[in-house]
Amino acid sequence: MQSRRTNARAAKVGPIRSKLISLVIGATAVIGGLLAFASQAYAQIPTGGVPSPMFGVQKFTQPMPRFDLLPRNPVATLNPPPAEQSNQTQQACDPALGGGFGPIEGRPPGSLWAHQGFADFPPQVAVEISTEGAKANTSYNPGVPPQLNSGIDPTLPFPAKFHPGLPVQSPLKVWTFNGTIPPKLVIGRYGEPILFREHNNLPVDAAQNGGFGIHTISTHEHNGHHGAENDGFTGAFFFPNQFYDYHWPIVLAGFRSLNTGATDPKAAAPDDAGGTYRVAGDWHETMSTHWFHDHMFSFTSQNVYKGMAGMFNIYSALDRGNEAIVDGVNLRLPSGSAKSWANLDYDVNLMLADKAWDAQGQLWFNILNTDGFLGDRVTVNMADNPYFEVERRKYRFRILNGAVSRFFKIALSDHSPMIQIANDGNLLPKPVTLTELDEIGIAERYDIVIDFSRYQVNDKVWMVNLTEHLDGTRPNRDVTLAQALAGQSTDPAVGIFLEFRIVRDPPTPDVSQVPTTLIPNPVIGGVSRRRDFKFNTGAVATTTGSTAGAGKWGIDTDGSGVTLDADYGRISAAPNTNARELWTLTNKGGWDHPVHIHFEEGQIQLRNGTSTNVPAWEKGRKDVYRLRPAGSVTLAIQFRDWSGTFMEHCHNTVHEDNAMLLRWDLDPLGFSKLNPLPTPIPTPQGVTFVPPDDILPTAY
Ligand SMILES: [Cu+2]
Repeated sequence: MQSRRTNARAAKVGPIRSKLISLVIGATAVIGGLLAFASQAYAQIPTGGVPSPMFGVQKFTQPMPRFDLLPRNPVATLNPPPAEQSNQTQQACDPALGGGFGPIEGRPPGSLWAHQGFADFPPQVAVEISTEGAKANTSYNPGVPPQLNSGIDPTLPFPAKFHPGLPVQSPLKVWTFNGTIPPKLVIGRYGEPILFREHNNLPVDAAQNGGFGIHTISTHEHNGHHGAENDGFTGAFFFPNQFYDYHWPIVLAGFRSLNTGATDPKAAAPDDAGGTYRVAGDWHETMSTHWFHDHMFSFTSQNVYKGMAGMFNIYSALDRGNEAIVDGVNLRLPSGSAKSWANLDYDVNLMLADKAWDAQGQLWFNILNTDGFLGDRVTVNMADNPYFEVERRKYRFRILNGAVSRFFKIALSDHSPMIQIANDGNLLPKPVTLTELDEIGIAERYDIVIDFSRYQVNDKVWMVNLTEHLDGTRPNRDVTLAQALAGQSTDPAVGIFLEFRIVRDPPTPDVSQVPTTLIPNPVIGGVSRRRDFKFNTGAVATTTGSTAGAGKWGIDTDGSGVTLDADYGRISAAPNTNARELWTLTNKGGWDHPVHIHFEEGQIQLRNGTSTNVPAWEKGRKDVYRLRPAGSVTLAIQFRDWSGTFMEHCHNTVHEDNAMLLRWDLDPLGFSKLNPLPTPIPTPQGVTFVPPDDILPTAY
């Protein structure tokens, strides 16, 4: 209980950065003592707290809701209309935000943060959302009829609860896209640019945060291939009563140099009538399963934990979401066939996240812990330990680890096989059949196919988590399936967490396939340069100011010998446009770090120094790289098509927020070490720019 009081006290501090949180920690020996003890002896989960009260609720007593489809509106519905440059129309600022006047759009002004390629890729679909406090969902659209959504009636208001038997969440505790659950799903396809307009309708008073989270936000479309102005840069955040227009052109990487005439039938997207249309670029770069989430500097863990996470399914001629169309290109993965594309009948998004709640049943987070936060309740699509009804046929599951610090290792309770078809956003070169998936790190996505035709109607089978944590630094061990089923772990998140109920035969035969070849890797030749990034504790802050963070975690770039705290005003790397490079990410300690490199997909060449250590399911394209304790990953990556200010960071978001993050730039023509991209400094009254406060000597 001590920690909860401390949380309340910290909440009064308001918009504090992690350096201030560090000061609070220093004054709170009780918390530090508890955590130190816990990490030695047993799993204290939730981290620094007490077990979540369950109010009599049992596991597998509520249906798992499908994601909530966001409407795809005509662009003309946006008022004001979107523009290439940030809309700097002035409005009065709330006194709590300093008063005066400021721009209605929080995107940094001017040409440097204008939408790249806006004229070439004009938005064709508008997705407009409001980020706000929890409320009942009166417009839930699962995209499938109730019999494919475990019987959930979408016409009934969907309350902001983790279970019907648990309390309604306070609008200060849970902040989500549109303020509602289930989490949101965006549907998109290649060649059809989306304008994603996000309104910030969070409280103007920063102290009104329920004890954690901050009301300034920046939304990262993880791992969109588009300009940095749309990437949710951690220092391009915006304030309550502002909006931010993100332009997602949805293009194949390499479109400026490969297949520029759009003649390749595999570089294509589904039309609405069963056919396809062709697009420029390399079809080997086709992506499928993305997610989007808050990326606020020093507060990503808290804001994502509060609920700012959604998913984005991208459709293509190869992965079109229709299992019945035979055209020699369509891979016919499990999905459905009623619509030309994007059938969700048998294509199911699963967002895993561990949570905790306080004595009142309200979402609880420990802002004082800097090793990583663990909850004791596993939620799927923000529902506590639900069940999901399935037919006797193949299903695709797009599994996202949306946790703060927890890794999961998934098996089925009968140890029957699953077929992994994608890793992160990308279909693998070849499917991999496994009875236990690898540990899925935070922000990784594993797409798998499960064939339920091997079961009988009325059978049940469970998804099981085998990865045990003692604390948030790393997994402690993977238990055996038998141990997990027997409850032989001190980690309450180990064991069964999702129940599949086989309820009927499919109404029509399952014609879906899992081809032996999915998407071969694109060719990355001619590497021009190597860079080294070492992830470690004992980081130091060499800069000060509003762009600098502080914390124990940091990154040593290119053998400088100094592990640096995050500063989004520092340029740590600046590859040349069209360069191909080898990046080695090394874990200097006994922790684990799932490291995310924004914007470009990489291909793992070496794990711990050798190619034979790279497992089959990591042989595709990746955007998150689990380093494992004392481990390393060397990846090949090429930089194309768009420019601006991007990031690389640990996606254990507590590590990220405690300074394990760096900025790298991909400079547009005319920018260089002598003329680098400036750093945006957001305020409610407008964004100003300052020169980078540091440029590493090896950056350019
Ligand atoms: Cu980490």
